[in-house]
Amino acid sequence: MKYYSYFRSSAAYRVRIALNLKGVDYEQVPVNLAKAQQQAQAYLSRNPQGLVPALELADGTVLSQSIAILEWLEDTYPTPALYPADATKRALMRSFCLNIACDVHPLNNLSVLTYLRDVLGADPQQVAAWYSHWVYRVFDAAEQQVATGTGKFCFGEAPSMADCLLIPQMYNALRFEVDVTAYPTLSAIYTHCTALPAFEAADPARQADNPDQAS
Ligand SMILES: N[C@@H](CCC(=O)N[C@@H](CS)C(=O)NCC(=O)O)C(=O)O
Repeated sequence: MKYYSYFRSSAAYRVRIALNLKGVDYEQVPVNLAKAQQQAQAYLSRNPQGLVPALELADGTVLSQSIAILEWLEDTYPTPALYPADATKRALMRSFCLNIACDVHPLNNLSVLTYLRDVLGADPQQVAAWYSHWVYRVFDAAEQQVATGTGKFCFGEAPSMADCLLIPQMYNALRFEVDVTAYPTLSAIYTHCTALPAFEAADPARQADNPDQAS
């Protein structure tokens, strides 16, 4: 399988974590967003939406949208399970995942920040205020959703899809210098998970297409 990814894309980071947790073999193909390679015909012919990530299966089928890819991985490689078997627990976990995937990520995406700055004329402080506003709104709820847990993983005693979603979102928040001190449980989960091998190997800093990795 070929995995089209960009080291800094948090949607791509989610799927890298799940691929690693499930021990799936894949070839990572970099799509450099800084050079607009997602808009090149070679990529658009695979994913007409022009977004990363995308997963090209052995038969040539290309899957896009990180949540759809994560669900395909769960269906195709059920062990270790990243969704709870119990329907109610699964719905609670999906709610957490969608909180991040639908209610903060699209609002703070690079294309949105660029539009704010370049088209609407927002200054850096305004862009930072926009960014943290949406993080706070979602993290306020997310912190409560995991507050009764152990502080190791979002739900239960093992990594789940929720951790695949949270870790990249927290990585982004820290990169944009959002103050996350109001979120002790989310922060503890971040610290715990990022020290685990599957998460470490998925870290943007460790990706071959990260310019800091270039020899
Ligand atoms: N909902 C999509 C979001 C994908 C997405 O927004 N990817 C960003 C990087 S995190 C991207 O490719 N941006 C390039 C662009 O906007 O041109 C998913 O979950 O896969």
